[in-house]
Amino acid sequence: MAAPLDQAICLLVAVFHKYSGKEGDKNTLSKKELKELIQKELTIGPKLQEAEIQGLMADLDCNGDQEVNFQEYVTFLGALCMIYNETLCK
Ligand SMILES: [Ca+2]
Ligand SMILES: [Ca+2]
Repeated sequence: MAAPLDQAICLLVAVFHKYSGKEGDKNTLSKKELKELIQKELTIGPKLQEAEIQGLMADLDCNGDQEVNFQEYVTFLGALCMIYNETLCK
């Protein structure tokens, strides 16, 4: 049986693929896929404005190909971890 951190990491990977395979390239998130992931998998998602999601996409897309690849997604998760850490440590 997988340890808790293994399970958490597997979930992060599974969530990416749950959305990345919906359209276009199976291994990258389009704007639409990213938006759906954010809105369905994060508590804050439904509260974000369209412009904020677009801004987030622009920030995440380091190589400028209009898609979020796995590496860019990991960067996003890293940023979320930082935010959660700050919130939990208050
Ligand atoms: Ca895709
Ligand atoms: Ca990209």
